[in-house]
Amino acid sequence: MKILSTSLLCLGLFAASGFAHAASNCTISLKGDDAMKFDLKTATVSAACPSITVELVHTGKLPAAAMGHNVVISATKDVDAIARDGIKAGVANNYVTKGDTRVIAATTLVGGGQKTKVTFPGKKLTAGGDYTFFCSFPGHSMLMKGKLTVTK
Ligand SMILES: [Cu+2]
Repeated sequence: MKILSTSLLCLGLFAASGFAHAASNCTISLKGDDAMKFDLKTATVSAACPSITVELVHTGKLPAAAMGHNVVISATKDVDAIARDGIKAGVANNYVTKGDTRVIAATTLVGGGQKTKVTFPGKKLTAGGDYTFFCSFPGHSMLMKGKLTVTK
């Protein structure tokens, strides 16, 4: 009985360390600035994450009306259409069309000195898929975008 409980404990520790390893790829941390740029061109997350967190810090000073930023995640092929429709949706909707099924996740829009975040389940992503993170503020997706690599 003692041997059994010891081996169960070992299994438990093994499972915990495996989870901790996966957890390291469950957050995307981005900074946006007044020069209309994200600090990262690429990010990597795991589709195995129970929950993926997307964090955005606006390190600039300009208000959201002039230089607002958000982070939208979608399949790369959908970026242009989501951005185009987002302009019509307007600032009241954070430049993202309500109920847009092409949008995998989107933060709210923030201005200089503010931050925002959103979480979504990793199972919304497929390992090896072609994904992009971008800002849907009008005109920003040309510069403010990067490749989101998804691992198993
Ligand atoms: Cu932006």
